[in-house]
Amino acid sequence: MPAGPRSGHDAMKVVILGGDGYLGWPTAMHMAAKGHEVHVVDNYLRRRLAAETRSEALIPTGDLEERADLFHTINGRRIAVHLFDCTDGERLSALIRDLCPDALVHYAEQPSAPFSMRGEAEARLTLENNLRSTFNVAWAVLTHAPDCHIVKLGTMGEYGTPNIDIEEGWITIEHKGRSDRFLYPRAGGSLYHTTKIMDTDLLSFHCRLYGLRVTDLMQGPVYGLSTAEADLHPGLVPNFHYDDIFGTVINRFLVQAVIGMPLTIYGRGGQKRGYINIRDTLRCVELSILNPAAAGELRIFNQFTEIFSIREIAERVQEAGTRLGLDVRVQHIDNPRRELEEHRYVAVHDGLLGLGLDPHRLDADALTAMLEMVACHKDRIDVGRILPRVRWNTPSGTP
Ligand code: USQ
Repeated sequence: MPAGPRSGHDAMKVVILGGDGYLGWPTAMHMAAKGHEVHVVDNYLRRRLAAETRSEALIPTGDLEERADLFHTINGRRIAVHLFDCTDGERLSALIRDLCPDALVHYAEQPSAPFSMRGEAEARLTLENNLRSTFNVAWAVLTHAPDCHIVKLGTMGEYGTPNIDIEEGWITIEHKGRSDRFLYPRAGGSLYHTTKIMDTDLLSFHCRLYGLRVTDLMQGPVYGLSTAEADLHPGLVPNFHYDDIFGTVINRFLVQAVIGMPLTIYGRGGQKRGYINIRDTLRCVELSILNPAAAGELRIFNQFTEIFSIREIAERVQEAGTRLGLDVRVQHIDNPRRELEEHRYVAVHDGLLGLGLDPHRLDADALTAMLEMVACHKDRIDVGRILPRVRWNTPSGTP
């Protein structure tokens, strides 16, 4: 049975796993600002991995307790902080038992494709961390809060780049005169993406067998560092990465444009992906929470708003940079990844629009505003962490 749509005014209890992350912290502030009771969980894994790989964020941020205190001072709302590792099933179960939340947002994963391809230790960490945390989420909720709606961050990269249209999670296949509905075929391009496929399968199993209610958000690369709450104080900014390991392509191109480094198009640049502004990510998660999946349902939304090739993104950043008087050049460099550089990419993304998402566009104004924000932190940019340091072509991940 569906829990039924909630009005934006119904306060809910929401637990956010991975609350210190690029998306976790802004989501926590967004939901708290809307009047929901928000609890964040994190063990600072991403901060540790970023420090170990010299990939720290552009703008230093306080730890979760400092940021929650600052947010409380400015906004008046509290975000409760719980510091532990979600691969610890007992700790997670105890929290879910104590809180019995209405919704749980699961971001507690190693999110970097390049990190997962760096070598065996990094691949193992990614696999164990991501699958254990997802398994623990399923069981903590089943055992202690079976009606809780799990909103899980998946990735568009689960689908790979197939030569047919990408559906929204599910596909009906006709075979020898019969038909049935299946999860859309998946083909991860990195070990990280493969763990997300396995997550989806784990959740699908627990929905079918035990009636879990799950929304799996297949998100494309996210860009931006401005949200309604982050803009209130410099100390509330999201963790903005521009390095080759934790930085996503648009954020990287913005930094490159600001320091006069040619934009690093990997290979031919015909790689297409579905992109989304961080503000839209927050709205998508909120819309999912307000409109829960039914018991037993694995509901999948493709969470992106616009499709671009890398060449198109580079052209747009170049155009916006020129407006600001920057000399933005573009460079095609040897592709460190194994991926198609020219391919079809047609993907349905109707679900979240149907729930009321009103997308931000990646136009010259948006890019110019982001370039201006990055330029404020130009002095902190470390050029040495921008060029690719991980290669996909050998298991050791090194050139
Ligand atoms: N790329 C460049 N130049 C760069 C960096 C990247 O051409 O300097 C290209 C890559 O080769 C790739 C595309 O840009 O074709 C996207 O790369 P990315 O680093 O922005 O994103 P990716 O590694 O795929 O992963 C990111 C997030 C991940 C999320 C995924 C969504 O880190 O957590 O799941 O985007 S998706 O790409 O749709 O799988």
